[in-house]
Amino acid sequence: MTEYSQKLLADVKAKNPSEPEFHQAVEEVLESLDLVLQKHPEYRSAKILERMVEPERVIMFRVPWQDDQGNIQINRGFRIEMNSAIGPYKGGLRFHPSVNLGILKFLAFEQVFKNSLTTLPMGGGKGGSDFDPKGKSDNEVMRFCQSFMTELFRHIGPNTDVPAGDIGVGGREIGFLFGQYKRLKNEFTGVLTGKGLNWGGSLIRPEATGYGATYFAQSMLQTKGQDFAGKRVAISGFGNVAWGAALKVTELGGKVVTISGPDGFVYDEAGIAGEKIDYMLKLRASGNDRVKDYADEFKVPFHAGKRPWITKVDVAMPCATQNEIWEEDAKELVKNGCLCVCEGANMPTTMEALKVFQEAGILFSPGKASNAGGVATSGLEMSQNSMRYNWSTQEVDQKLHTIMKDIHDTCLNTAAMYGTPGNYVNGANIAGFLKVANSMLDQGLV
Ligand code: NDP
Ligand code: 2IT
Repeated sequence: MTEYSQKLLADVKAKNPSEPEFHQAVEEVLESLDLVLQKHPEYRSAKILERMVEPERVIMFRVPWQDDQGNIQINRGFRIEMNSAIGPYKGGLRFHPSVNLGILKFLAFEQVFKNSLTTLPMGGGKGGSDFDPKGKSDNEVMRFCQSFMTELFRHIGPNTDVPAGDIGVGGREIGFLFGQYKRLKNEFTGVLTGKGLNWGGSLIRPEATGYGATYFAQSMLQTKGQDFAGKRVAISGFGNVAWGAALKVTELGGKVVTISGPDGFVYDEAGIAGEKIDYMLKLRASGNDRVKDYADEFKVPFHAGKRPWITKVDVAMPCATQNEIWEEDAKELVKNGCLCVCEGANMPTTMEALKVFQEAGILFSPGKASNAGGVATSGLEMSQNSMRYNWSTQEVDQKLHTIMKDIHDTCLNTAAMYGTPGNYVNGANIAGFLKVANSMLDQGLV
């Protein structure tokens, strides 16, 4: 890293203590951007990076709600409005007990680059709460969502900030949040994405992140003259992204042999396909946070407390959460002949693990490129809402596929242009940065 970037990173750490995930996300981007800043001093003199690491606005609020026993519960709610240079703030809401300011700032920061890569006009944001949906009744989730939106509604809008789902926020939660927004504003607008099909949602949005990641991996494999046919694939997580990836990998002829949860991972040599993929939806909806139920249901091995990366596979798709591939996992994957790692989750690979993949020269895509299909399809949902019109499954899937192919090619071409061919991390960071940075320059000191 150049001296300039080192100082910037040190300042970010000093100014934002106790936010290790945010530091990590900034460091990864700075490493790539050194290549750009050397060629373009105008970004330095306009302090574009110094501005980009500072959110435009952070909203933090109390979320009081009552549980089924009548006890009062207090959670913390957040919305990070990171960057609006290229469009309204856009990004998901995460409900998980681990949620804090630093995690949401890392996610919002990543979102700025990701949304820029989608080619659609969306700025970056992220939000959520430390609310734990595990074991909560539908009524409790509804009361929580209504209370959360009772504060959030005044900060968002279809042309201002458009939230969506993330970990712990799926169709049910988006429904409760949308209902409360509509009641408070007396407006039916596309203020959230991931809506139900009957009330403004887009076909393919539930599948989009996993489908998009698989299309991206397919493009990466094609650069080596390969495809998914006959490939063994390890997926982690068992939520929305893991489910979509399992569907598309199977459709393209690959064999998904693992899924995982906080309790361990399932190994299914026969392949997770058909009704077994449908079963993932049941697992997720059960709210139990357990993947072992799959092993019991289909009588396959379960590895308690282990991550799936010890399995011999051709392709790894981490789809659970941040920092779930560690250095030793990366070494194991490489040793076992894995040729492609495609991130479905946000920042699932630690910096140390990333170095292992890069030194081994295997195909590696950062989440901000390969999981962009989710937010891209959210962008398509916004377009449909604005037109008051719905595209068919084929139309949305086709657009998603084209967008993922474009993101892939942009990353590859940009990486080559900046002298690091095949480095998708550099390609994604640089291409994502340039569009936002140039827009900021155009718009003056904001
Ligand atoms: P879901 O809530 O549907 O699923 C999350 C999955 O990850 C669950 O299996 C969850 O188990 C598991 N998980 C969460 N924390 C841990 C942990 N500490 N250890 C092991 N497993 C864990 O979320 P999504 O599928 O929507 O999100 C998964 C990832 O994809 C996240 O990184 C998210 O930011 C990212 N992403 C999501 C997009 C979307 O459109 N939904 C778009 C782009 C990226 P549990 O929660 O039960 O602990
Ligand atoms: O991380 C992400 O890109 C998401 N959770 C999806 C965001 C969105 O607005 O659809």
